[in-house]
Amino acid sequence: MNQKNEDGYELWLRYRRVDNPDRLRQYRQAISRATVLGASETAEIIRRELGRALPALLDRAVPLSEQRPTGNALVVGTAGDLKPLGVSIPQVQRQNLGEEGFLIRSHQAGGDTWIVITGNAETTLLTGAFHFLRLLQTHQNIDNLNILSRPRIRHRLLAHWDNLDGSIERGYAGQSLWQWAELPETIDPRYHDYARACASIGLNGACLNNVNAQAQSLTTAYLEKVAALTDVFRPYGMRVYLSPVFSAPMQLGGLPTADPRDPAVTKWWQKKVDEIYRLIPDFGGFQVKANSEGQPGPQDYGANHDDGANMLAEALAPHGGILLWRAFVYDVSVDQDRAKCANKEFEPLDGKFRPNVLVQAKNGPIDFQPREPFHPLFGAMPQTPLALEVQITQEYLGQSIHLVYLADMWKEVLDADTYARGPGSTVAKIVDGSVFGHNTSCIVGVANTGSDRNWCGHHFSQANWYVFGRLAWDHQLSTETITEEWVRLTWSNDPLVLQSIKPMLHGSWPACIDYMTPLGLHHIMQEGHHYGPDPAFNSAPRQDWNCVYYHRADREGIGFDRSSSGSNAVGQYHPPLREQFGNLTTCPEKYLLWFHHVPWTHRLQSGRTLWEEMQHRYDEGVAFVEKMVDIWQGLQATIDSQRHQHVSQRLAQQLENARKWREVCLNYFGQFVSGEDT
Ligand code: GCV
Repeated sequence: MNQKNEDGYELWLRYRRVDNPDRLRQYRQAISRATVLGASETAEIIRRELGRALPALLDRAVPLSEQRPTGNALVVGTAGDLKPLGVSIPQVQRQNLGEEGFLIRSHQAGGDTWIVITGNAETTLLTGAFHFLRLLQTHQNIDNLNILSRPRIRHRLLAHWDNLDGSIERGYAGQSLWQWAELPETIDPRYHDYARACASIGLNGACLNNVNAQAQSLTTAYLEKVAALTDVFRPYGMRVYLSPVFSAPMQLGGLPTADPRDPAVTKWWQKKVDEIYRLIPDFGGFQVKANSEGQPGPQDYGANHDDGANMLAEALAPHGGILLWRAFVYDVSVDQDRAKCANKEFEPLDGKFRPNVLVQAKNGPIDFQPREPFHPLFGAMPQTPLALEVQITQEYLGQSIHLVYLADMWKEVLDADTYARGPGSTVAKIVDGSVFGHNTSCIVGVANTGSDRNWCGHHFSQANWYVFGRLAWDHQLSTETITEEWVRLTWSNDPLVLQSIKPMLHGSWPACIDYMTPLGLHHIMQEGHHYGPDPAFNSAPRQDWNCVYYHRADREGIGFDRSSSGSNAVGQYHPPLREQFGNLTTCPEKYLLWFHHVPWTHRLQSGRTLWEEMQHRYDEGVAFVEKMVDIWQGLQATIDSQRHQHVSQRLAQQLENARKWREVCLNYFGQFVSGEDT
């Protein structure tokens, strides 16, 4: 069967005719027409979406109106708007929906059945409409619907590391989507498509510029451009955030200092923030990288993170804005083990931050490696809401060349038990505020979007954007559920496609770990671009930018001793984890070389010595990529040739790269291993 070529622009919103005859019949019967109540821009967007999706999915006309429908129909409206139509949503259910929840419910209207989508605000109706369309796209039963869904995390953001010149730090899918030179006059239609895609998976914010920020982004001229983008995003329920540079009062305001304790500096920020809110009344807030990797910050003036964060938070507070203060710091004078620095700097500040500050930590204590144990800051600052930052763009995981599905990585982190308040204090529950009773919460994903026609460079990288949104909305969803959705939406409902692609996705992350950094190895990528392997690298200006700093291979063994006899990074975890991680025999093998310097002859659970196990893992990783190439080949007749070829080419490159990783790493590490060790 020759499928029509696709370029991937439509993402998971392809709306192809339902090719399951029973379902098609059911859907046609249930939706003879659709009514969207309300006159807002959002209502208009919902009308457009349904007008585009329903006729395509049902392969026949579906009249749309703003009137009470006759016959079986889809009816979309807020609880208030539905009342005159005789649909009443009980008060308790309305309360349950909260600000952002939606309800999709079958309703008897005389002899007709309506499928009602409702919520307390119009943007929630849009989320609900997308959810309903997903049911149709994935061929679900729509009889007797009663779905109430609300997000567990309040702020669900994409962070764009986009520079004002259009380049993207760690971007692998072309240039920035934001056309700064043309804004605010020209509105690229793609802005709408971006916001629509985000809304369809429940995201509600975007930080537009790089955390390695430029002061220029806060000038009036740029704020006007930001305001124009915000006007596009608003009806989709997306708020806009910015990353300010801490030294802006000097660069833009001509002040001699950016010391947060200086009244002139405080005043400058207040005026700037007031200006922002005049232009963008629903501005979300700031995301700040300070005193990290050369960025200016309060410590330049002998002040600390709380002084800097609180000053900005106070300016934002009267307007309802939040302040995300990043904890990605690793000053070598704080500790010789980079993994320990953030906790050492931030734990003592717990309780000192203003209520609208969230301290933002990456999923692991180093830097978005293929696998890291969870960041020990989660669970170490009970009085401070902590935001979780994950990286959707695959800086260290093969960028947009390797097919690596990150769902299970993020789920591993979200489900990790910190034991901060006894068992069950998972990272997810710390982030959503439930463990320590915070009423604000945030998750941030560093975006992988760019100007490439397929948005993410690799067709399969779209899955990572998708799964980030879905988990941000509900971290309790299983990755299997989300994977199944994405495959059905993006590729096909064909059982062969499902059976083939699902195992590729779920096997791809473990395989990447195996062919890059098995058993807890980390940061042995090439300097700067972080793409290929370079375990021998030892000439960086800082020790902790060298690969040898992380793997510490020598004649005795390999790995970073972070046990109590080493750097004691394990001491930053709550019991029983510190004991479990700290003991070579109880440490999970997936973190072995993260926490221990292990003799080459050490026997693992498999019965193999460490060195044998390493060779085995590298082989397994490569073998899985070979398998993906074969599986994909088997789908040639089922997938359109444009997307099939694109993915085939990348898989071939991935295989070549995986073999290279194995060759370079085993050759390099092998020189430390003597004959007796093997
Ligand atoms: C935006 C890593 C990346 C940097 C990034 C930094 C951060 O070090 O390599 O490109 O800078 O993380 O998260 O601030």
